[in-house]
Amino acid sequence: MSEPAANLKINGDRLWDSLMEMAKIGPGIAGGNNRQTLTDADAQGRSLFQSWCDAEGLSMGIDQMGTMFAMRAGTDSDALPVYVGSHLDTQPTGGKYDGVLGVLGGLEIIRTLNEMDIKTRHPIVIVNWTNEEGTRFAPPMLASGVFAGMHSQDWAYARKDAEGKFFGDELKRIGWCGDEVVGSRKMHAFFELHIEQGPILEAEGFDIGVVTHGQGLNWIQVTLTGRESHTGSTPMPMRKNAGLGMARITELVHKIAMENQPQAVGAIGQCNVYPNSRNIIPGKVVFTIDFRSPSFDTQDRMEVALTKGANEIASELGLEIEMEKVGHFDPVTFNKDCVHAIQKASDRLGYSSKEIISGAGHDACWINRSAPTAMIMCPCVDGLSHNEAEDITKDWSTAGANVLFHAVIETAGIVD
Ligand code: HGY
Ligand code: MN
Ligand code: MN
Repeated sequence: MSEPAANLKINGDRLWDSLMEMAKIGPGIAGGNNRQTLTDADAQGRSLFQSWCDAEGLSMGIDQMGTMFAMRAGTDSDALPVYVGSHLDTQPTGGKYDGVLGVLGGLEIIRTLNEMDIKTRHPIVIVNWTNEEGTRFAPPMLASGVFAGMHSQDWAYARKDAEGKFFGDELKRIGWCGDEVVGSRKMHAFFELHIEQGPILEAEGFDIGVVTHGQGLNWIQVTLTGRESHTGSTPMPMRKNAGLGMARITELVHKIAMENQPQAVGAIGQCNVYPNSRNIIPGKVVFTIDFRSPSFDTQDRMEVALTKGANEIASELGLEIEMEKVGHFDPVTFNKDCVHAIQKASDRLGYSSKEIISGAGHDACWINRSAPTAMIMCPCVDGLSHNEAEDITKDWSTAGANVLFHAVIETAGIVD
């Protein structure tokens, strides 16, 4: 299969302009985005993406989880498509590039192919996966998880947000529930471009991250139940303080992660205290622990230590404890041929690159179970992400999209 010429490049300015255009939808309060899944802002972002796909003559398919598939035909209609994409939904205080770079990077590939009238043997499909972030509706990568057969669609539809709204109802409400059966599509390969969301590439001066593996994740939701009582008149020995239990388990989570360095991270990002009154001892707290590691053994070891330690804390403080796993995926090893295509593309284009393990989870982590998959990363400023100050440079986005371009069209086969 002929290799793309090194001077074959995408239009970095056009990609940047589209990133800035999409960033206007669901603006945050500090320069980033709040375009959470299945909100009206998400619907607006989808419509803008749809209009751009229409302008390129792509045929759009939408499945029953709302995932969008925009296809550019290949010369061989029997050849399985090469898929490329990520997600347009954001965190509540998210950045402009997390996920969006991967979807619009895919669009830029199509715009460049159309502009240059280059044909590929395999069709190329851009994907916008629904609910990658998993903030409003846990777990993360929900639609790609259903696509890969990890969750049932009914289970996904029954996920509830903090206001008690159901995923399925919200998907129908915004009008983006398609009729395609989820997972019915077969892929020749899947490539995802994403910002690193960590400090390594920028700190070490690399343009490109060639992602060989992804960390595994465990989200454990803990409910501690004590007894609401007066913060002033209740003697200390009589208290059943659920808030104190959460504080000690927070410390335990950090201790377990530090005891498993360098292959572990752990934190609590979401917590709700009830009744959350200044002068009532918390009778109940609900919080989610996020443990991650590239090693199966470390993941298991951390979970065992957490279960033991959390139960000891609850017993000592006279609290009831419930622990429920609300998110999980195993550590991932990406497809060697796809990783090699990315490495070759980066070398051909003259970029500096480093093999890297993804710290964050991505739709590619699930799709890797059903099709040859790999990821490309670009640096981000100070490694910051899941923060409205998330930032990248135009050069980084252009380099990442160029590598994506070469990996995708070499895999799809350029037709001379
Ligand atoms: O949580 C994650 O790793 C992803 O950003 N949703
Ligand atoms: Mn992401
Ligand atoms: Mn994210």
